[in-house]
Amino acid sequence: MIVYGSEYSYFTGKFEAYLRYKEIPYVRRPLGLTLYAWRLPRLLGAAQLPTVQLPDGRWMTDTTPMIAWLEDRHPEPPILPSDPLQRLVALLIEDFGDEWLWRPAMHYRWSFAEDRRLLSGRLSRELVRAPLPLALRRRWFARRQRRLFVTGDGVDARTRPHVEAAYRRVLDILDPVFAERPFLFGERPTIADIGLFGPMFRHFALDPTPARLMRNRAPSVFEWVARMWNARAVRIGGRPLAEGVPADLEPLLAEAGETHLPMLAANALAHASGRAHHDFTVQGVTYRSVPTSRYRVWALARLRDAYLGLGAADAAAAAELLGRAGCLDPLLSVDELDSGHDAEGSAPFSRVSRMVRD
Ligand SMILES: N[C@@H](CCC(=O)N[C@@H](CS)C(=O)NCC(=O)O)C(=O)O
Repeated sequence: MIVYGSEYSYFTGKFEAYLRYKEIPYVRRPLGLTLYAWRLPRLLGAAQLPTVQLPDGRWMTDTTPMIAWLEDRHPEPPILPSDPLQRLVALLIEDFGDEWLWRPAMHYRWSFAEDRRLLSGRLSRELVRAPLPLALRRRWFARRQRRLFVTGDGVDARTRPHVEAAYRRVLDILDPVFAERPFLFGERPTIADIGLFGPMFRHFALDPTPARLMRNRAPSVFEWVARMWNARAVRIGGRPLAEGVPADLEPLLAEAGETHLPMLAANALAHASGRAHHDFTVQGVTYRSVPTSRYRVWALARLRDAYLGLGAADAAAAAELLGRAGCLDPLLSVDELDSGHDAEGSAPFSRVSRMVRD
């Protein structure tokens, strides 16, 4: 398969971690201007990184359903825990990595001069291959990213301390976990590790400012990033997972219950009432006028369905754990979760639902 993406992209990194773990052969190519602005919008309605072309010519996108689709074809060893409660928590952590840590990752890359300079150069050299001076391309790229993903996503002088504290808190929660064991649930990676890897690898571990924080504050997380990149199922896929949900993951669930899930719930309410932008308040901080996302409604529905699909005994245990962590209310608070994304149920071959457009 050809993975059109970027060497510096969040979701390309997440997807590559999975392919490398399973040793599924692929080549990565830059998703350049022609694909971005011309071919993919015609094929899939919009473009995002990564977008994959399979050997049979089909195109697919969105890492979460792509990994689920590949997992059906490469089931051994499974990346999803067989214990239903662990599986639900792992999917929740995957989505926390996908959707909640996105904002701090973009903020650190595009709000700090050193990071912005480095990454606008790298990304415009890789992706914006136009016959224009590099200085012009990088200025255009940096401005676009800041406008769409920082100032346009509710990050301002008022919310900035909270965005940065969110990253530090996750480092502080994860550092003792990875000092204790190699992966979140035990001796081998699960979808939870793959999901957290998106922000942690290509952004937090490699962009200068958050990487410095990670090295100094959470060296065990830094070590896990390298371990995850080097993990191969043939070597470690048979190793055991912990029993149940380890107690040291509960603070991460509590963080998701205070931030990620209320954000998804506010987004779902805004979507149901047809608002293109909305405000949401988490941990006492209000983010204003963030774009409403169909994809995030779909993501919340998927988590809720995973919870509602549990058998009686697992459902009781999940209600207890998620209730204690403050996740249950925001998970169930919105009745109307008709996202319109992937209406035919054909993901990862469905059309793209982008949160923002140029
Ligand atoms: N839900 C998608 C998200 C993909 C995504 O948002 N990728 C980012 C780059 S890492 C992107 O394409 N952003 C749009 C842009 O920069 O124009 C997934 O799981 O792959």
